[in-house]
Formats: sequence, structure tokens, C-alpha cells
Amino acid sequence: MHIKEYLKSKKNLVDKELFALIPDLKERPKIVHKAIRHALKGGKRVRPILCLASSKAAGGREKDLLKVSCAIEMIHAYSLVHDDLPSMDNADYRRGLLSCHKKFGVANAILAGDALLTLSFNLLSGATKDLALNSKVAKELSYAAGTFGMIGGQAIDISSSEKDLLTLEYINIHKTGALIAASCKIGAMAAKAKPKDISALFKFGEYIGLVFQIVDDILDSEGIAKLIGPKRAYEYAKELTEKAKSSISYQGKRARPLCDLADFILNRKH
Ligand code: GRG
Repeated sequence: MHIKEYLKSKKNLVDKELFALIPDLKERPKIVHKAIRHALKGGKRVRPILCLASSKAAGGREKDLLKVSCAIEMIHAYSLVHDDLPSMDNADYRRGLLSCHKKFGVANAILAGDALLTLSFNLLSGATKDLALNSKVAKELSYAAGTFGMIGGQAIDISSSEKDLLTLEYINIHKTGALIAASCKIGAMAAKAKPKDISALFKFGEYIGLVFQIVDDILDSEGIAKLIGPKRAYEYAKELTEKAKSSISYQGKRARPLCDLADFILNRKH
């Protein structure tokens, strides 16, 4: 299957589950439930798809992991809602729509972000039949989303005015890379993969997480692309993509969708 068709079919799969998992619009507090729904609209679903593809590469079954992958997307959506707030990026638009606070007000957007984060862990507590696995996944995800991961990267990003290469690398690894790497690792964990395979898929995720942010910087003429120029930034991203692919190439055919995803992330235009 061509990567575009693959992404479309997996996005449909994730979206169906995702919107079924959030509270009904008729339930109170209606405004927050509306804001949550709004925050989940659009989006490429890269992280849940990476989770599903990693699980498959490690011999797992996608259907066992749909809830886990939705929990990951909820954390991503919360981070975008909070990142758009006036006290952070102050963005009016997200995914081609009004940002959550522009449509529902700042207070409701904060609540919607908090609710998505809470809902994610509520979901994880019973996401699979294996309670020990649910707990391990929650630990992994909370680490990646917390101060040693995404929040850590965001904090350094907003507190440093002049960013050198090392600072940018720290920000990229933590703000963007941590959740992407955790998505891959969690997919492998859920497939009950051997430690060696979990490590390989985590490594793949770490490389590809960096690539994701470098490409984002190239598209926005920011960060590393601004510092070293878009051509050098792309060459660097290409090198990292090759490293990502070679860390899982020993898995042969099973690694194919992930390698195609890596190329898609490197060459994406949005
Ligand atoms: C506010 C807790 C908190 C964290 C913010 C991840 C993050 C940290 C902010 C997101 C802002 C941003 C634009 C980061 C750059 C890379 C990135 C995560 C882009 C958006 O991800 P995509 O392209 O978005 O996967 P879609 O819309 O496709 O889901």
C-alpha cells in the first residue's frame, strides 16, 4: 500500500475510535466537551500511527492497541491547545481551524487541555486486558509528557531567547521527540517484544522525533533551519532518517511501513 493510502486508512481507524472515546456533547459540561471535540479535529495522527506501526513491526496486533494510541493522541492534542494559549504561542489558528481558546475562550481551552490529559490516563488505566502493561505504558507516557520530556522541552524553549545548537537539540529531543519516541516504544512494549526489539524501536522513534522537529523548523523557517540554513538542516534530517531506518532494518519486511513513515516525515510538506 502506498504511504498516503496507508496514512489515510490508519487515520480513519484512529479517528473512529478517538471520537467514540470522548464524552458525548449532550453531557455536562457541554462547553468543555465541545472544546475537546474541537481540539481533536484534523491532525495527521502521526503519533498513534507510529505506535500502531511499531506494534505491528514487533509482531503485535493493531486492534489490541487502538485505545493506547488514542491516549497518545489526546496528550498531543492537549499540548497543542495549551501551546496556542495567549501565555504561550498566542496562536489564533490550529489545523486550519480557530484555536481552542479563540473559539471557546481561554478558561475553557485550559480546561479542555487538562481534560484531554486526564482522559488519556483514565483511558490507559484500562486500555488493554493486561493490567501490568497498562501501568507500564502509563509510566512511559507520563515520563515522555512530563518535565523530563515534552514539558521540559517547552519550558526551555520559552525561557531561552538566544538558542544555540545545543539548546535547540535539547528542545527538539524533549518537546517533540520524547512523545514520538515513546509512541514507538509503547507499540513495541504492547506487542510484548524482546528488550532488544523494544530498544531498536525506541531508537528509531528518537531519531524520527528529531527529524519531525527539524522538518517543522524547515517548513516554518525557524529553529535549527534558521540557525544553520534549510539545506544543511535537511541534510542533517536525512542523515537521521537513515540512522532511524538502519536501527530497525534487521526486522526485514515487518519494518517496511515504519521505514515508509520515516521517509514521509522527512519529506512532508505540512
Ligand atoms: C504546552 C505542555 C505544552 C507543551 C507544548 C508539543 C508542544 C509542547 C507544542 C506544540 C507546538 C509545536 C508547533 C511544536 C512543534 C512540533 C509539533 C509538535 C508540531 C505539531 O505536530 P503535528 O504536525 O500536528 O503532528 P498535527 O496537527 O498533524 O497533529
